[in-house]
Amino acid sequence: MFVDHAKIYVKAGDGGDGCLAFRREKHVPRGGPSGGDGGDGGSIYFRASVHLNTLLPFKFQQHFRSTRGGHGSGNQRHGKNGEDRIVEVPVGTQVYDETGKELLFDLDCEDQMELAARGGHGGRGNAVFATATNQAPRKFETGWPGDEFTFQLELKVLADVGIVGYPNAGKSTLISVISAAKPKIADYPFTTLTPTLGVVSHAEYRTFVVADIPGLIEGAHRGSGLGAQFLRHVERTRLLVHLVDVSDIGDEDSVAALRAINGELELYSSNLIQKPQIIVASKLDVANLDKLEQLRSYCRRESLPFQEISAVTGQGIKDLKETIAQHLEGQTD
Ligand SMILES: Nc1nc2c(ncn2[C@@H]2O[C@H](COP(=O)(O)OP(=O)(O)OP(=O)(O)O)[C@@H](O)[C@H]2O)c(=O)[nH]1
Ligand SMILES: [Mg+2]
Repeated sequence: MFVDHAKIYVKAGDGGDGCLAFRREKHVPRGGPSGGDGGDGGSIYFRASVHLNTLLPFKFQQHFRSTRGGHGSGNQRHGKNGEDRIVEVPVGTQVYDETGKELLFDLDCEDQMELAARGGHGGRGNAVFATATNQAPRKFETGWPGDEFTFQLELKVLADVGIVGYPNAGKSTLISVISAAKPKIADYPFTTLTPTLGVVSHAEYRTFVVADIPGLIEGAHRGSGLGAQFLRHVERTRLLVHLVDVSDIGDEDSVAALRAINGELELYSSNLIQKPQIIVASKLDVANLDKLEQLRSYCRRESLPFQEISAVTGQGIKDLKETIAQHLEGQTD
């Protein structure tokens, strides 16, 4: 599980001022008070949306304001109300106060709305203050300020897809080319020490979340290498992308490499090995053709979904993204 954080500031619209005015009509001496009320400021709401799955958009926008109410005017004209504003957050977002200590809302249902900041009431114009004894009141109100808050948002993100494979298989390179994530990449094993999350967009409004985890080796379930401690991050994914390095520097036997990692997954949890997997031959640009063919024919025999990519040249990347998206959509629809 990854936790995404964001801090935002919201300022609801102030109410418009009430108006001080008197009727001025020809031949009507001493016209009565006619100042209208100010409009209410727009409020700001949170709404839970299933179309978002991270708090990433709040890295680019942290300030949200709604419009203020218009001022009242003569002839008892009411000021225009400000417009409400809706801030969309992913379903599962928790909203805390500024200190991050007090939980204010738990937006866990689709389309759930919560009032984040109330717009200020409009002030009353002098027309409403006329009484039997005071027919020409000069009293009016200014608008009330709209609420203003800083919130901390927190979202526990579940990755949709987990990338698994040996150290150096190219997992971080893959996530770096399909998402905006910038994990460390290097030609030695165990470059990745903590999981990285990337959001992949594959159609105009569709995204999925991919987790890159440290490489696995035989005995990982017993703690060898970095161990299997990071596998819990992919335990709740819906799909695994299993990378096998088919270059000369990759494992001698690509099928044995695939099976060794699957053996570790199985020893870690039977749930993990039952997840759908796409087997991906990685580093196609420098592939050892024997290793590639070995893996390809094994997957064909076993009826395993198989793809070939080079994260360096980009070959096969678009297809892989599409296959992943189809898998995920096929599961949910
Ligand atoms: N030629 C070629 N090299 C690649 C490709 N993908 C990754 N590499 C190289 O392989 C090395 C390892 O890549 P990483 O993405 O760090 O591998 P990793 O699986 O994340 O490794 P760990 O984090 O150590 O488990 C780096 O030197 C990359 O530049 C590829 O498609 N073609
Ligand atoms: Mg890595």
